[in-house]
Amino acid sequence: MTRLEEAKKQYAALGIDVDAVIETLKKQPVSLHCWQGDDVKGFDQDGPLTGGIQTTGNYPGKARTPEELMADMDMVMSLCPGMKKINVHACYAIFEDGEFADRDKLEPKHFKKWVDFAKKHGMGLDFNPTFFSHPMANSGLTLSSPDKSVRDFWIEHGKACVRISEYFAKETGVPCVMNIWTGDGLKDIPADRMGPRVRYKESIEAILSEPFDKNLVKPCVESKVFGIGVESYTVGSAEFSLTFAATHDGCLPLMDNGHYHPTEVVSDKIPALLAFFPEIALHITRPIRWDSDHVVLFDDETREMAKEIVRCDAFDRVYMALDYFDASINRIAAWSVGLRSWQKALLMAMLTPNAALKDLQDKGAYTELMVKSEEVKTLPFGDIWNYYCECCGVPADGEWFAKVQEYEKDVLSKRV
Ligand code: RNT
Ligand code: ZN
Repeated sequence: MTRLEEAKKQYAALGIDVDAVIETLKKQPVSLHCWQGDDVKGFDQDGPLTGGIQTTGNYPGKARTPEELMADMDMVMSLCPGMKKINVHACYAIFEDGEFADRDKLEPKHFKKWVDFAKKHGMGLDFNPTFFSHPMANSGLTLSSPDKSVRDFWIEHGKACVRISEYFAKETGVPCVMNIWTGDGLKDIPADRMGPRVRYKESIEAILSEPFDKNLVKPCVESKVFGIGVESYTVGSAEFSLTFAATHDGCLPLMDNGHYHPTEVVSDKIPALLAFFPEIALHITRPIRWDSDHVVLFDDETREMAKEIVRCDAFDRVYMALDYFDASINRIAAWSVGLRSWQKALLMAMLTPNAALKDLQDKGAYTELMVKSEEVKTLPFGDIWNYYCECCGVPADGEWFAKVQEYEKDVLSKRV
């Protein structure tokens, strides 16, 4: 018997059909964030990254043009199993022939090349208005600004993004998740916490007053605890965003697991929200002490989040997207380690006898539950992971990194 056959037999003994699991997992889209490839720079401006987020490191070879960014994403997708979507930020508009449109004037045509790219891969696109890295965001407040002209500019941007999201969905035939995140907040103790929140609420409502088909566009609001330079107060806090989504039909809550206090875990919040919301969205990242956006690894909390999605039988209710940016290492490897880790976490969750474990919990058989849960950890998962990669036509562990090194030598190192 080969190792694979032996592994399949061990899972079958637990009532798990490995091939059926792989067939299901292959079809679940995971959104790959375009912004890992160029340190969240985009193509529509030349200033610094603002909004309270930060990339650190200066590893050579970052993508400088849409062509380079798409070539890098092609490379990543060829190295990672599973169905992909691409997550595009508005600052990644592609202007042709010297044309330029400011954020409030963006049109679907400025994203046609992304649609072509998605169609080439038979995949969907997600979208994000970019409320940062722009002169109109320099005060640190955008949709919640006390200055009406600033708010209006960003509301127009948001509405333009709703139209672009619908265009994406219509062109690709896949619903587009449109995530609203701003870094709006204050560095020091506020004199008014409610004013900005009321303005923020009204501005998001104004954006969502743009007509759109709720089956095609899935608007989300992403909460946050604090950002760099805005440590004292975040307008779009957890309570604000969750309540906004709960009270606005068609609006989803988006949880980024870097956006909570260090002892809070998003894995526990997933089933809590699924008890109320028909659909939710996730940004999957790895926070170290703060929202540091390190590369996602196959670690305990990543696995726990994947387990919740699988155990709640919620693949059709949870939109999964990666969100991190490490500029200190090879960016193709950063993207690939993160996507492969999330795929590993999902696969392992599906290779767990969840129904039997739930049953033990319900029976109060906690000793046996502990014993069985521990034993799952040492099942021959690696053999099935490599088989999954093979089924998807991508390299196994131990094989893919050599391709990244080759690409670095042939392509990335020439970008000087
Ligand atoms: C920032 C948020 C947000 C961004 C992207 C680039 O803290 O996580 O989702 O990372 O929009
Ligand atoms: Zn995020």
